[in-house]
Amino acid sequence: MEAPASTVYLKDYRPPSFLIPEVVLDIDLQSEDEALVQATLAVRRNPEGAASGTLVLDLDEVAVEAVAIDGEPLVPARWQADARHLTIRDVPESFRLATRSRIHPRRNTKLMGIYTSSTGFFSLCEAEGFRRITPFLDRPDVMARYTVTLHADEERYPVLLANGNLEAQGAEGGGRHWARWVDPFPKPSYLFAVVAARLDREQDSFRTRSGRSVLLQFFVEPGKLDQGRFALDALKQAMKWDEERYGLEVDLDEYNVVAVGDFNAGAMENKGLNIFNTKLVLARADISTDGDFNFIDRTVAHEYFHNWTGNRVTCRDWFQLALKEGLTVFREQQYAGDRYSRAVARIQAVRNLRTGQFPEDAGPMAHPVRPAAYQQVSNFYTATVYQKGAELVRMMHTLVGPENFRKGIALYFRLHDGHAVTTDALVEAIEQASGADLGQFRLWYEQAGTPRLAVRDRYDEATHTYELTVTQSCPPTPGQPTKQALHIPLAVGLLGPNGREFALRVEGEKNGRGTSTVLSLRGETEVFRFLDVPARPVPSLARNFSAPVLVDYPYDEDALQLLLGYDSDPFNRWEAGQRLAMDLLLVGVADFRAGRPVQFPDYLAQAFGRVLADAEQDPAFAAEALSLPPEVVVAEQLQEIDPLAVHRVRFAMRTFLAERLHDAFQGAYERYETPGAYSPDAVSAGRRALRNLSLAFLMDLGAPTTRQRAVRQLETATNMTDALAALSALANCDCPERRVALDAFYAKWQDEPLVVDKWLATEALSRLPGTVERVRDLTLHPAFTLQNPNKVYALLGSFGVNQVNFHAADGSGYRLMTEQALLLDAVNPQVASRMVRNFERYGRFEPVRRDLMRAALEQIAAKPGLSRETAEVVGKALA
Ligand code: 0A1
Ligand code: ZN
Repeated sequence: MEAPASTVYLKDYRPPSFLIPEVVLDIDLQSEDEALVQATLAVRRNPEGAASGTLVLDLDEVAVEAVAIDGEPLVPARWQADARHLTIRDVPESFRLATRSRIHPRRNTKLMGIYTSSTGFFSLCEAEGFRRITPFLDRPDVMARYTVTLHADEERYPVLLANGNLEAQGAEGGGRHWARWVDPFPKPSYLFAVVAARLDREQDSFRTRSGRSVLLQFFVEPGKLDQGRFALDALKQAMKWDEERYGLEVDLDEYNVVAVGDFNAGAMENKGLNIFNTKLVLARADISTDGDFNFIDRTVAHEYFHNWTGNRVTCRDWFQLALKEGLTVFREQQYAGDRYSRAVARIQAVRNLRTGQFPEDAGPMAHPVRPAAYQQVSNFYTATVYQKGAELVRMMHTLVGPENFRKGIALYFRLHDGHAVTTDALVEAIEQASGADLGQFRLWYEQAGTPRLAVRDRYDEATHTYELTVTQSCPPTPGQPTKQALHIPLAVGLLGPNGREFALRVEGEKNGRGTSTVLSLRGETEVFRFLDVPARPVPSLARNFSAPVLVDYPYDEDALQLLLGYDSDPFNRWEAGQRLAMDLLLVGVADFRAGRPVQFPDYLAQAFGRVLADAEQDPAFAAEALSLPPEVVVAEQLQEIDPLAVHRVRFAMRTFLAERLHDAFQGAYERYETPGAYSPDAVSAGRRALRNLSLAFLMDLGAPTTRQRAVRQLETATNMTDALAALSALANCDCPERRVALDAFYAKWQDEPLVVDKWLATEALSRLPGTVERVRDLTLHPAFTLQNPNKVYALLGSFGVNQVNFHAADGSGYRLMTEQALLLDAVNPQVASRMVRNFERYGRFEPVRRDLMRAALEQIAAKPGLSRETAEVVGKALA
């Protein structure tokens, strides 16, 4: 049994007592089972830390064999290693500490530290994995220059990589070789990386705007070089973008990217040696969807952007994770907006926030963007830190404007380059550069929960004055029963009766502001008065989703149709469609639960019909506008979640629209066929999205001719986007074609692990009865293993978001997840705790499911030897 988890508090932060400016590592990969790690650390007391004569290094599953100071071996009485620490007594002010230890890469199923995958040895150190390689002060405010020598069998592991530049390499006895890498940049240990593997290499170069040439190398599994090109080109795009947008140049001579099939995260920004999950780097039209191409492009950019926002300026401690992640996700979103459709990129980001972050913020794991406490930092790589963290940066961008924001970022680097800092450093730099007062804004980093804005209005015919009264509130979250008012940017416009927008003049302000303005909400209730408004307007609120809040305003259907048709802000056009559908879905759910018939009005079909009729202007936007609010987003609105009711009603709305707009969907399906060769660009992808969305609507009607269309699309598709869309449609259709299609798909792609993942996910996401049994069978399928995170995410992760079958009323879905999560917990606790999070919101469900989910959590909690990672989640859920 692991020691009971203890809580780490932000308020307890103290600078380290010692610093380690230099690390020399010698890693001898003797076999898959064992590596010998010899570390020589330059250690000195930190004048800013508490004086101490005892050095306590972190360690985890490392067997320390010997310790020496300044070349003198220490007698065992001077040092002591337990499960978590190496403690050395009576150390001098400044010394060289040498340790010799052993690690066991193949046994490392947690995939943190150095572990094995099919092609060799790989590493992941964020957040606390370096201590699984060698004893160290494994915290991000300890920054060192690293020199790393790797030794391994030459034939089996021809590629030897570490951070920085290759300094020397050579052969040694017994068919082995070595390589020495020197990283000129001081870095925290979480950015350390090594690779020793058999990999193919694609090479290119990038010329920076100051004229330096940077060597770019991508390393992928043998035979997969053709799948690496897209990501390599994306890297060059991202490098160029960061120069143009932020004036930031790549600072390295060599930038290496390695793909590995076994990886806990999506990708990792290790200095000069990014390591990527194969899923987020390998791309080819026949095996990757448009979504994959887009995600790969953004992730390559994200990891590259970290080179400045994360690596050059890093986090003081893990409470500051959003310093690097919020800013980097925001930069990634800007990049995506520039490269794809800005509106569609924003819509997708907000949909992600609503499906992933809003529920988290309303549950037992709710935490501020800068948490104040954690047990396991790995549990805090969350939608809140990443997505809401990016929204906070975006709000500052909105409040100070793009020019000032850029100046703020420049100042941030001028002040903090090479340092480990807190989220305040970023806010302060933006504040200083812009002159804005972000004092109250800082609360966003400290307060959890999704704020709600209640907006009410009044129009005075006589004076032509329009008044908006905005009241903010924020529900209690764990440890935060009451909240203070936040500084919220609320972007608004006013539409006249014919859809034309009024010029805005806000009372108390000298100048007019065009047709869109950002109101600054600071008090609990604020009144904004607009002057010279010729007629009662329809307000367009929180344009471009100017703040991560819920906006409550009593729109009627005429107002929503006006916004959907005419709002100059495309995000709010989309939002109006979502509201229109949401209001009707909520009425439908109430009717369904009361046993009344579920019906939808004509105006819904007319509104969606107009979107479809206008689709040619921007098919990608139309596809987003025609997508109904996801089931989890609807569920979030309910007092008590009944996932089956939500599913049934949403499905009824889909079939209603499919019937009423049958010919239009059919027309779209035919019109938007991919012409010619496949290209993942935004326009082509948008056309495919609309076509496949049309297919999905039509398939819900279940006509045999449509089924045949889907089968034909699956069989003749020249790209994975179209193939997978057809397969998913068939997987949700109770028809004879279904099983044939799924089996044939697996047979065709069984040797492509990333496509097998898509197949597993498609099976697990099916809404049909029998899915629980099918998923259970698939856990025993040769293609599935709990050892590989991608397989777990594909099968169990997808099943966990299946609103019908995971939440089966007989509890069978919960039982399956519980069994698998417990097995997984002994293999890979980080991934297991993510699966267990599927249960955390049990308190929001109707009584039957609530009790079943709670029982599942109790069963998991009672398991002897439960990992700290999972224990934190169940502990908080049951608290
Ligand atoms: N820092 C990486 C992703 C990452 C997340 C969690 C990890 O382990 C708990 C490791 C890496 C990124 O943001 O790209
Ligand atoms: Zn990141």
